[in-house]
Amino acid sequence: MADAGMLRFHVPEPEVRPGGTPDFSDVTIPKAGSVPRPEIDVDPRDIRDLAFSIIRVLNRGGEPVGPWAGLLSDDELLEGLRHMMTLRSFDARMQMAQRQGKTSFYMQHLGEEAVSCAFRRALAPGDMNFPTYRQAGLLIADGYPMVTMMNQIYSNEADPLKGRQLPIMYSSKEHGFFSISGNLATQYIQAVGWAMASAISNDSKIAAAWIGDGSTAESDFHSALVFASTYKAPVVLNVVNNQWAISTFQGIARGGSGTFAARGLGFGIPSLRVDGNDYLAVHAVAKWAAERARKNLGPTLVEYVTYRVGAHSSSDDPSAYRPKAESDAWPLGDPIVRLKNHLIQRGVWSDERHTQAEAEILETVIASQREAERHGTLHAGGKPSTRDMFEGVYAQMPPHLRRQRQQAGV
Ligand SMILES: Cc1ncc(C[n+]2csc(CCOP(=O)(O)OP(=O)(O)O)c2C)c(N)n1
Ligand SMILES: [Mg+2]
Repeated sequence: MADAGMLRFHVPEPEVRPGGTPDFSDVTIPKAGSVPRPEIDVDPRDIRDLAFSIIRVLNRGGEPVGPWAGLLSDDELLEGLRHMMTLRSFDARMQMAQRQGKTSFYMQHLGEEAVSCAFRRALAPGDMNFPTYRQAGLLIADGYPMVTMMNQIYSNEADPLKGRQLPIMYSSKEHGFFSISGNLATQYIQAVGWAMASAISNDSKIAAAWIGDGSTAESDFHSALVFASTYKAPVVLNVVNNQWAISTFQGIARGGSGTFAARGLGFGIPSLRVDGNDYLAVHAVAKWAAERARKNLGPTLVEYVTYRVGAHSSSDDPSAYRPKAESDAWPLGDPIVRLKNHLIQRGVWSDERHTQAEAEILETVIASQREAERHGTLHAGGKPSTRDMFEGVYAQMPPHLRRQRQQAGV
């Protein structure tokens, strides 16, 4: 028998490190409009290629092309642009508020605004998202008040969650936004379970599960796919591949030469990849997947190919692990600039109107911030009462909590 030599342990490495030249040559970008749009009851075996390609609508000139184009009106697109601009402006102000010590923690969406903002438009009232911390656009695009979000971030006296959740871990049943859990990938099993319950009770509501590239390595992701595929749960399984999981590049969770979307193929789940920085493409694919769920055709796995331009959180410094200019080299551009250019090309927007809208939005965000700050910030003003700490969790307060409350004298 031939000597096979010594075994070597393989650890995937990113293409470049700080100081190197950004390189995205391994990200193959098909032409906009080139990926077909199958019928929603397609056999997943017939669309295997869609798990390895990227569905795109907006071409380099800002024109919508191909079979996934043409779903949204001028007004809907203008509103979508406003949602994304609002999220970006909100993020910038709250990031600053964190630096000023008004909150302990913040997480931005810079570069990923299209994913959550456009997805929200594909859902119906009563549907339920199980989001991570990177989908506040679901709330903004659904008209959830920014003041309430800020109250939560400041953990002040008007915080609807009474200081019990980490800043930015919102919750709103009315807006189809399940309480964010910091334990990543739990969103997947919970969303699939919720979707199964919806089907068991012959309801009409569907669920949306959310996960990042890195968190797909958790076993909850795979367990959820087993149940979703076996019981054809009415759920959209979203994977936001923003290339990074804090300082870990996406190749660690993905491994080999596959894609995150391709994970769904082994389960017989129709799986697609979409340009996450193309508002029109995200919406079109989300709508396709939501329709499948609603028509009892089962789950769809969607990988959004995007890039996390900002730091992971206010506690992170990306210059320690990736080249500073890497975001400039990202080949799919900026979602706001791309939709803006499309709307200008459509004849319903201009640079002047954009600049004016930016100023108006900032003013609204600042007004909301002033209102929230009247209710207090992390170190100043009103706080939730100590008594709140003991309430709202159990229908009937257990004896040990009652004792602790008495000891606290509240
Ligand atoms: C179960 C679990 N493990 C580890 C962490 C710590 N953690 C918080 S964010 C994060 C990275 C997640 O990256 P990704 O899933 O790609 O999402 P992104 O932040 O890029 O949106 C990790 C490891 C956690 N919150 N939960
Ligand atoms: Mg990530």
